[in-house]
Amino acid sequence: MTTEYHDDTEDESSSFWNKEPSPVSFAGVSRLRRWLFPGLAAAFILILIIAVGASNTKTSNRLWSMEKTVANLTDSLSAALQLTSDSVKEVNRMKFAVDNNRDQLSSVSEALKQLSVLDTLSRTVATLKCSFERYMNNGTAGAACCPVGWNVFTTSCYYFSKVTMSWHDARDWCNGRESHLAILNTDEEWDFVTGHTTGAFHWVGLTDERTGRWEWVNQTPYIINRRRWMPGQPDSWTHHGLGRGDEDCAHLHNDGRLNDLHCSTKMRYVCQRHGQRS
Ligand SMILES: [Ca+2]
Repeated sequence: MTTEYHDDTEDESSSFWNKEPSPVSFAGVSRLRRWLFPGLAAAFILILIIAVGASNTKTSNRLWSMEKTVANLTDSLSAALQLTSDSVKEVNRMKFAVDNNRDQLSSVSEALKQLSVLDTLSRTVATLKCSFERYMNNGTAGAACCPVGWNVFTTSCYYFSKVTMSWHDARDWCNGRESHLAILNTDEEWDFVTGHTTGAFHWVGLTDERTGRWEWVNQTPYIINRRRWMPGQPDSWTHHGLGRGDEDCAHLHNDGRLNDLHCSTKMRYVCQRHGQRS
């Protein structure tokens, strides 16, 4: 009888080597492998999202900055356009002003032309007036023209009054008519004037009331010529009974010689003015 031998050990060993791994450990590794890739993928995606987000943030900041720059440029452009518009309006306004001034200058030029015509007419009227006055005063051609009622002699006109005034009133009357009390420099003037005053007292433009020295009314000095004065004159008489002061004004006496009298005395007078030439 044969006894079969069974190597239990081998069986056990075989059993040992063929023993299946622990179902728990293998499942954990498998689970780890199964979740590792998605986890990594998720982490990668998350990082990518964060990176993209960060990039988008930078991009957004850049866009915002660019938008702000564009907005500033737009404002500047608008301001420049407004300034340009204002400048155009100002130019148009200045153009209008220039056109207006041109019109005014044209009007002034036209007015000046009319004034030139008026000036010519005025000269013509003056010439006719001179001829008329010369005719009325029995003047000769070439002589100066004098107002009607005035007498012409050489280049001057003389007015011999018929009314009487004080020396100062007579002076003012003459001055109000572009003339002055007569100033007699030459013998011819003396002869002409005294030829019209004989027989009446007439004031002339001679006085010493301003400085105490005799002078003409235009303040030119007068040197006493005795043959032109009445005997003993001027005497600066103070007993005239006509108020304060002595005799400061000179007049032509009846015979044409000078005498000094109180200036308030009323008498006729002689005015003198330059004659106009036609
Ligand atoms: Ca006197």
